[in-house]
Amino acid sequence: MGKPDVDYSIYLVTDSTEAILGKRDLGKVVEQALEGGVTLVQYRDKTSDTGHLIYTARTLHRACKARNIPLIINDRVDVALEIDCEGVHLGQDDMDIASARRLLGPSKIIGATVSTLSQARIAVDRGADYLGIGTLYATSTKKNTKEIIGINGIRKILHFLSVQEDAAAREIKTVCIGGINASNLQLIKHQLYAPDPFSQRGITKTIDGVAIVSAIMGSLTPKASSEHLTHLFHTPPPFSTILSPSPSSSSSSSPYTNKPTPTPTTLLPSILSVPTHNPLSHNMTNLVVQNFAASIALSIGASPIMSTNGLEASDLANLHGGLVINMGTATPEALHNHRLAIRAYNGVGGPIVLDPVGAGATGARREALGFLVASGWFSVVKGNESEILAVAQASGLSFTSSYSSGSRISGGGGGGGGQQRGVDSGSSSLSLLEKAYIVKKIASRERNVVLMTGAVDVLSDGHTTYAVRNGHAYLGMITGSGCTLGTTISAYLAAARMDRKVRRQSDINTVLSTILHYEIAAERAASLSSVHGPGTFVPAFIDALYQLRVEAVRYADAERGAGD
Ligand code: 3NM
Ligand code: MG
Repeated sequence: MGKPDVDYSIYLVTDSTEAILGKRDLGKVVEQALEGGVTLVQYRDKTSDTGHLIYTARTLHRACKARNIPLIINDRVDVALEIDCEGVHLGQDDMDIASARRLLGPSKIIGATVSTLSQARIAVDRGADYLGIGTLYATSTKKNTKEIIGINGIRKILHFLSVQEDAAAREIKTVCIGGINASNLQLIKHQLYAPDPFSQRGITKTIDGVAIVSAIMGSLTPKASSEHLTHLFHTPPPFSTILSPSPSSSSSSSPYTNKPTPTPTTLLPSILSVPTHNPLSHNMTNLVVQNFAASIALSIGASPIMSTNGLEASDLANLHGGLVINMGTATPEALHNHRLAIRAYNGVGGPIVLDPVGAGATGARREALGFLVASGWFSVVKGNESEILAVAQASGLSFTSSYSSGSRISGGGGGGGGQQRGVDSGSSSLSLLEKAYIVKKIASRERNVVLMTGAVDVLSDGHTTYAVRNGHAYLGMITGSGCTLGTTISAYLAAARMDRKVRRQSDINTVLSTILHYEIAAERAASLSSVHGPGTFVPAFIDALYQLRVEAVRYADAERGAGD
C-alpha cells in the first residue's frame, strides 16, 4: 500500500519543556501552527509518562487529521501504534528502523536522525522514508546534540546520497534540523541548492524541508511565525533575485563555456552605469588601504564611505550601494561588525564583495573566513590563489579527486589541509585549467561569482568562466591594488542594480567589465613615459581609471548623436 504524499517543507517538531512552551497548552500551540501552514508535525516529548503521551498524541492527531497533516511520534513506536498515527521518528539511540518497520508495517512513515554518511547509508538500507539531517546549527533546544555539522556537513550528506547507485538513496526525502529560524531559513535553502557542474549524473539533491522547534513552539504568535516561515521557504531571498539566468547546458566536463567573448560595446553600459548612478561604495576595510580605496572609488564615479561600524550598516544598505568586506583586520570585534553588515545587505539584496585577505595564512583567519561564510551570502568572492583555496575549504570542497585531464589538484583539502603561504603569495602552483575548475566549482556551490586574481585572472559564476590576461606587474608592487579592485567591483555591482540597461545582465559580466576597466587602466598608466616604477604608477593609475570612464561617456554620447 502506498504512503500518503508527504509535504516535508515546514516540519514542526514539538517541545513540551518550560523553557520553550512556557505555561501554554501544547495542543493550542500546535493548532495555531497548523493554521499557519506547517505541513508535518512530530510530537516529541522526552519526559512525560506513557499515559500522558498517549493522551496528548491523540489530541494532536485529531487536530492534524482535521487538516490532513500527518502526525509523527518521536521515538515511541508503541505510542504511534496505539493511536494509529502516520509514523515515527527515530534517533540513533532509539529502536532500529528495521524493527520499527516490522511493527508498523509498510504504510507508515519512518524518519531517522542522521549526522554522518554511514548513518545516512544505513538508514536508507533499513527502509527509512526520510532523513532528518543535523545538527545544522548549535541550538539550545536540544542539549545533547552529538555533532554540529553546519551547512557543509548537510551538503556532504546530500551529495553522498545523490551519487549512490540505488534510487532509494537518491530519492529519499530529507529535512535538516537545528537552529533554523526566520533569519537564516532562506540562506540555508539557498546554500543547499548546490548544483555541481562536473557531476556525471547532473543530479542536484537539495532538502525537501526544514524541521523547526523553537522558532514556532517558542513563538508568542505560532500562527504568524508558521506563516512567515512558510512564505520564506517558498520565496527566493532578496539577494538572489539578480542572479544570472542559468543556461542549463552544463553537461560538458570542461570548465570553460563556449560563449561569444564580450566586446567593448557590450561592456560599455556597465562602465557608464557607475558615474550615471554614483553608487555608494561601502568599504569595511583595513587602515592601510582606506585612503587609496576612497580615491579609486571617486575616480570611477562612485561615492565611497569607509565605515567599519556594523550598527550603521542597515541605514547604509538602504541607500542601494555595494559593500566590500576586507578581512584584513579579522579581530572578533571586526567580525561582529561584518556579520551585522552582511545581514543588512543580504536583507535588502544589496551586493557584497568578500575579500578574504590572507585567508589561508593562519588558523585565526581560516576561522574568521568560516564565520563570515556562515553569516550570509556574497555576490562576489575575490582573492588570490591561496585565498581562494581557503574559500574552497570553507565551502566544504576539497580538490583531491582527479579531474578529467588526469591532473591532481592538491590544497584546500579537508581536515588537516596544508598551511598556505603568506598574505601576498606570489607564484602560482596551479595550471590555468585547474584554476578554472576550482573557481567554477566554488561558484556553482555558492551560487555567486568567484574571482581568482593573478597574472591571469580567472572568474566564474558556475556557468560561464573567463580568463583575463590584462593588467600590469606594477599592480603587484603597490599596496591595496587587490583591495581596491574589490571596491571597484562593489561599485559596479551596485550601479548595475540601479541601471535599466544593465539590470538584467548577469553579475559575471559586470565583474568582467570591472576587471577590464581596472586592468586596462593599469596597462595604460604603466606605459606612460612619465611612469618609472610603482611610485609614479599610483597617480597615473588613478588618472587612467578616471580617463577611461570619461572616454566611455564621450563614446556613448557620440553613439547617441550618430543614432539621431
Ligand atoms: N534534533 P530548534 S536538533 C529535536 O540534531 C532536535 O538531531 C536535533 O530545535 C538533531 O529548531 C533538535 O529550536 C532541536 O533549533 C532543534
Ligand atoms: Mg530520539
